[in-house]
Amino acid sequence: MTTRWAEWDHIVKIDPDKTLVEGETFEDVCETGTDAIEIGGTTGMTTDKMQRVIDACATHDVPLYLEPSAPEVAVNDEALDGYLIPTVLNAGDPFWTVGAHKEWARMEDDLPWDRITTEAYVVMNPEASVATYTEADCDLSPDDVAAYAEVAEEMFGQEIVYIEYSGTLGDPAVVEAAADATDDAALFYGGGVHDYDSAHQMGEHADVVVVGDLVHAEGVDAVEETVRGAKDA
Ligand code: 1GP
Repeated sequence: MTTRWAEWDHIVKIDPDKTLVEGETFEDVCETGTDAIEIGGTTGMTTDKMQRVIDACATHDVPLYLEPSAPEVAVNDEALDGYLIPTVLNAGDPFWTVGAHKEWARMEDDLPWDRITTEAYVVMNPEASVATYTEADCDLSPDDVAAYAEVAEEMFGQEIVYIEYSGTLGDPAVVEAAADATDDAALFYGGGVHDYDSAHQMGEHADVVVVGDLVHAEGVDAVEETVRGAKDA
């Protein structure tokens, strides 16, 4: 089993439904110094859009992971290093905790289990579309989040715990609580990271800082700053 994320500090998450900044290429994104590219988004996903990003990144020397939001868009491609599959622990609708996963297993006869890892998500920004979709209960204290993180690691054997504030910079106390509650699991943080300082702040607690919207909104120079921030933390 691959556990390359144990050595990562930074991920760029590319939303196949969004464009890059004018004049920038996927090669530029792959050369920001990030440790991995994760391809996935919440809305407007299609296999064609996924495939286009896979093809554009595949020739560059950076690990490439697909994070499908639904089984229908889980493209099967040898260029991928693997699949990171969200399971949302605080979803109101169990479809997002285990239901979509069951559907995937039902639809596919031969899933590549050695290339599949789940990410135990705790969704924290009630304004984010992922919170709406999953009907997440975001009204959680640092203690609640720490307990979710502990349960994820100790009871469900999760290798990755993902504190998700998509669209807004989160509460460092929440990330710190999750970090204190986990030993071996890699703690991912994503949401609103936009410069050196925000990446550094979250990277002090999280093992891996995930940067999403910034690559589409500001571009690779801004992403490079966050790589430095996460790596210096
Ligand atoms: C989204 O956690 C990632 O799944 C990153 O969030 O788009 O706010 O950077 P942002």
